[in-house]
Amino acid sequence: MKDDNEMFCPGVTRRNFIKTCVAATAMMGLPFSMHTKVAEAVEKNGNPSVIWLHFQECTGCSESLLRSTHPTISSLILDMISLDYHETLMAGAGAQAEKALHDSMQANAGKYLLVVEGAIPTKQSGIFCKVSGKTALESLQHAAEGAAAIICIGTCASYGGIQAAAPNPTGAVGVRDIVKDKPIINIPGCPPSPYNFLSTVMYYLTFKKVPELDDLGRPKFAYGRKIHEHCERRPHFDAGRFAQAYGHPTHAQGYCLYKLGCKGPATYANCSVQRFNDVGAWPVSIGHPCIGCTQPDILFQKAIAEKVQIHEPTPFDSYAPVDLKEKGKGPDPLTTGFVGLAAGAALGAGAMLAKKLPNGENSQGGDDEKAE
Ligand code: FSX
Ligand code: SF4
Ligand code: F3S
Repeated sequence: MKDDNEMFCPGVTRRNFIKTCVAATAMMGLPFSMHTKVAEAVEKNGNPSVIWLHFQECTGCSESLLRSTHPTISSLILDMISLDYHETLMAGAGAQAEKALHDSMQANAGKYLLVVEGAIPTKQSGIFCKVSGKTALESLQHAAEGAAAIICIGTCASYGGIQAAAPNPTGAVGVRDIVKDKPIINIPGCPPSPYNFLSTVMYYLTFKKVPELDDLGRPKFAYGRKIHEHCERRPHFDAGRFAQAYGHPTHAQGYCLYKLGCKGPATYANCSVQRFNDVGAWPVSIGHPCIGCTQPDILFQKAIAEKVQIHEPTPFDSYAPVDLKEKGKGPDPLTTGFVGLAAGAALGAGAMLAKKLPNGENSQGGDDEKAE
């Protein structure tokens, strides 16, 4: 039996490794008991060869992964994979680095994981981004040929990101617009949650296949729900209490940020549940509206202050389901009370359907927004 304090890898005790496997298993939506299978798979199938290419981006994706406040994530990722080529982490440079890339692609043809960070410019044959004399377009096409699968880390590699913002002078696109014959997993976010990358790699090592993806190529286990559904400010949204301005008492009191432009109602991600940096923080918790950084139709397409349309109002998810009666279960008076609350919330939210709330108005006619 291994000691809890025994090191799994440099900087990570076995106890921390198992804890991370438990967290990743929960994130993947698997039963608790599966964490042992995940841990075994990581130990047994670990060290797949990984080639990591950088194109048009800010390197925030690598930074957020590797400079996390808690060492477990970065240590685990670096221990779980054999990182054969990564331009910002390699000690080697020039011909030496190019040789490492070439050797790894040959030795692991058909088996390596290709991780792409950054968008790919396509205008003027892609001359806007060149490494080692080759355009990003050429490097991607070449590296993709021998890859078993491609993971796009960040919104830039997934959909073009900030480079693709109008007028998109370089014709920047995401990997999926160029590579059509390989499994591609998008992990958007600017930067994305390191946990989503870690869990995706763990899933791949455990099940030897890509996880179920949504129509934007994102793992459903991480991007299957809107952040609005689990936001701690959601009761304020349901009650029609909105922060009016940054620094205003309604902002300080933790009211909903919808009227400041929060894109939570239209953004699919797990930030409100998984959070960041092991301190329980995420943009909305520290007072900044979500800017929809996982959504190609929102990030850098809509202004931060612009309000999103609310299409599918859902009641706060701790309310009882409203269809109990339809199923013939005959709710008791207590449940009926909850159902009434849920219906009220749904009605209140429904009142906002098909219209964007104007600034300075309370959606439900209450005085809360004015009350300080
Ligand atoms: Fe893009 Fe990643 Fe945003 Fe930056 O490299 S997703 S600009 S955080 O860093 O690609
Ligand atoms: Fe939270 Fe934003 Fe939704 Fe308000 S609009 S409840 S701040 S996610
Ligand atoms: Fe991005 Fe919104 Fe999460 S801005 S980090 S999707 S809260």
